Amino acid sequence: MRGHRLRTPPHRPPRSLARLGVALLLTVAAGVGAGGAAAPGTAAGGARQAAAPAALDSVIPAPAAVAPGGSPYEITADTAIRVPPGSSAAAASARDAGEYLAGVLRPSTGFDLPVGSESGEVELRLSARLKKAVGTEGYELTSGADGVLISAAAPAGLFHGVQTLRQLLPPTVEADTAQDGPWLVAGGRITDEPRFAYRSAMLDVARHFFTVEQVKRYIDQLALYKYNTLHLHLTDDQGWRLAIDSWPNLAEYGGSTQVGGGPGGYYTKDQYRELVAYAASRHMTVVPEVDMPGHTNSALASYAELNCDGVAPPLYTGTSVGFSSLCVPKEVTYDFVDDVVRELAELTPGRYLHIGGDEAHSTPHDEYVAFMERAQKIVAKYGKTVVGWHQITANPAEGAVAQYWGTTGGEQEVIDAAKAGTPLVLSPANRTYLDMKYHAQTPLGLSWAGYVEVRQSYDWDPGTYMRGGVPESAVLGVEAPMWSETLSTNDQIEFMAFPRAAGAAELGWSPAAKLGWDGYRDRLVAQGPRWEAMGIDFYRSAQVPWE
Ligand code: IFG
Repeated sequence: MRGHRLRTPPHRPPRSLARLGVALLLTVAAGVGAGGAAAPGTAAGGARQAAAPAALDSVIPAPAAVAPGGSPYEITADTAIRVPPGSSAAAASARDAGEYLAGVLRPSTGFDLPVGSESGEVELRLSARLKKAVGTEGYELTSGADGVLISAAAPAGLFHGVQTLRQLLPPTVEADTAQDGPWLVAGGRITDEPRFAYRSAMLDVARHFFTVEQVKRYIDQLALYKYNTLHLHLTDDQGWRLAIDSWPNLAEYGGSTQVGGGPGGYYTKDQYRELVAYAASRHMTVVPEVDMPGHTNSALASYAELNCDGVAPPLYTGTSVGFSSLCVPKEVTYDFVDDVVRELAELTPGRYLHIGGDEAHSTPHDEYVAFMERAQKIVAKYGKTVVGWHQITANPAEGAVAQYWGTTGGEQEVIDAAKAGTPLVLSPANRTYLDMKYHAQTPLGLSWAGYVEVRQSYDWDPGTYMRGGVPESAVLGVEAPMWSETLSTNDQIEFMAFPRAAGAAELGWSPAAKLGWDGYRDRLVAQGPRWEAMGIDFYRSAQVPWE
């Protein structure tokens, strides 16, 4: 966690004056209309009305347990943030979480909010006793007239508690300019922990390349919803996005274009390390994916010897799939896989390394099985656990994780593997694929898995989704993939990701008993002004009664 940037306000596109004008009008209208009397600081002036603080159970993901009660706490100019003392890595990471919180609050409140270990009304406290109660990602938040205490067994839990605190404050807390208060946190106690361990969002940086800054912006947005995993789809037919020293042409040539023929790009190892570190500073682990044996045109174009016929195909800038395959019979293929996996493993502090395995339509099935067996052994050799798209269940290695991307939950091979011990990450395409159009008129995205409106994306339960008697214990978690055939800017990512990424986060975090469309839809309403304050251009679904 050390050395990561203080939370910089999410990069916001310059607000058009028109939008700013509308925002001001709405503020004044809301100010005057809200409770009859004028809200503080509005044009109509009037006494300082303490707006009612957000209810403790208005948060997304829904917390596991909420006990409202007592007086709210008001963050004021006199408030300080207290963090643990000590030189341990955990204490340092906890202090980073305190600085992160200050980074969110200072611009919008205009308060100094000093961070220190001597005293403070808003306290982040490490407490080993909580490990039994809420694990290492959970936390306890208590709020009352004298302050707010976030306790957790580990820094990740404190960081998740900070995300909850953010959402308990008015949406304007997300602004990067000073806003009117009051900054009230409802009184009571939240005891919270995640249902699933693997709560992931994927970004496809291969079809269209996204810079380090663009990925950081998405990481910051995902952090608000307690995601703990970022799956980067680094390679595909259209581009190879990570420098591999032993095969330099992969990035230099294979990364030189993208869908539509643009300049593409790639991460140097240092840039990739920067992304991994930034994700870690938001308590997200990067799971890198090198897709194989299909989706490999960028590698085949870069090295003729990787092709069975010894001829390198041209770079590809279209959006077809299934036409490419590594040459399974050639030994050089396994030198390639070994070199790539070794260099990637060295860059991967996390446990998992994703080797794809999807849509190998140009690889004979027996060769696919043989290839994936050898590739999985190579990943294990470098100390990593395999993740693969669910086609890997044809022959999953011991401990390999299968990522389900079907649409029915009924594929027998997957069901059998899950019941035989292969953990599943669920990303059903007609629920979690964030590149699916919301409806026929959605200008971006694809529709091969159908149209996925906000309710369609939210209204399922990962614990009971798979058929054939697959138990909840076989489900490692949930992932929301963002494929980028049609997307190349943060604005486009945000339009497709929000609101649906918030729902996927809830399905990964909240207890089954807390799920339900009606309650979720009402909680979603309050996210709208928050996303506006964050400069997120979200989809205003007609299914949600936005303010
Ligand atoms: N399927 C392909 C992706 C991407 C996607 C777009 C998987 C596992 C369709 N494979 O999803 O490469 O093209 O929605």
